[in-house]
Amino acid sequence: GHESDWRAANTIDYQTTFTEENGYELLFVDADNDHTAQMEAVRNFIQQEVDYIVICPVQEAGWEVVLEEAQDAGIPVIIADRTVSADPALYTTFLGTDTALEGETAGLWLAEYLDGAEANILVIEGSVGASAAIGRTNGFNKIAEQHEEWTILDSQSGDFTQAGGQQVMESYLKSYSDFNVLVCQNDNEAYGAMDAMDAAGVTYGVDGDVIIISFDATKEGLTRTLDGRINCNVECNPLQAAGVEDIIAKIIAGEEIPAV
Ligand code: GYE
Repeated sequence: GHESDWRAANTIDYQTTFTEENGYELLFVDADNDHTAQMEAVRNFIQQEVDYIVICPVQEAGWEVVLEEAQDAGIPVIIADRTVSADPALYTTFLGTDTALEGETAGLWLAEYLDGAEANILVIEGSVGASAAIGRTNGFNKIAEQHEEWTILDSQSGDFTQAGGQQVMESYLKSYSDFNVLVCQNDNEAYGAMDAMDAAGVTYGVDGDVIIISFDATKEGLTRTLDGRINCNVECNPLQAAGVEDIIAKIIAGEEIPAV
């Protein structure tokens, strides 16, 4: 996809790792956040009899049939970045982000920062059905449940995009005036939400009224964190292609590969 700066960095990482000079031919499809288009792309790869398929799944669910097709064709599938809910026996391995842990990390940071103070929380989630959104939501909620003084007022998807973050925030600003925490499940959503708050005259960051938590800590996100506009940014590293390359080398060497 191309929904976020994180994704752009992730894509460039694949394109600069799996180069001809390094001995690869990379076929790359941008599924544009579309689960059906992504499955179609995988089927095309199977038809082309590629040697390996790497999927960064838009959605967590619905992968069983196409993974079976790849398996029947004898093509190893590496699930990268986001998880799938399918039986791990249907693919070679998963390599990527522990987003539930990231959500928990955000929650634990907030607990420490607030130190018992009340929190009225708005959440802008990532794409519906994406493991990165599900994990961050579950992880954060796990900590929120331990805090009676926290209320999650609303939780809606901004699709991991800046435009989505802005749109959800604009609608939140019409409905809520008493929130003091905003959780954005990636940096781009946070930028959009900040634009919406700027336009509405709502202040945020270390000197403002609203505590902002974001995820990714891309260069721009980290810059905004260091200058105090974002209070907490949970790192998620997009540089995963070397890990995928390592798995492929192990497959070639006939080594045992753990499922996760
Ligand atoms: O946080 C977000 C992206 O799957 C971990 O997807 C990834 C997430 C990342 O669009 O910015």
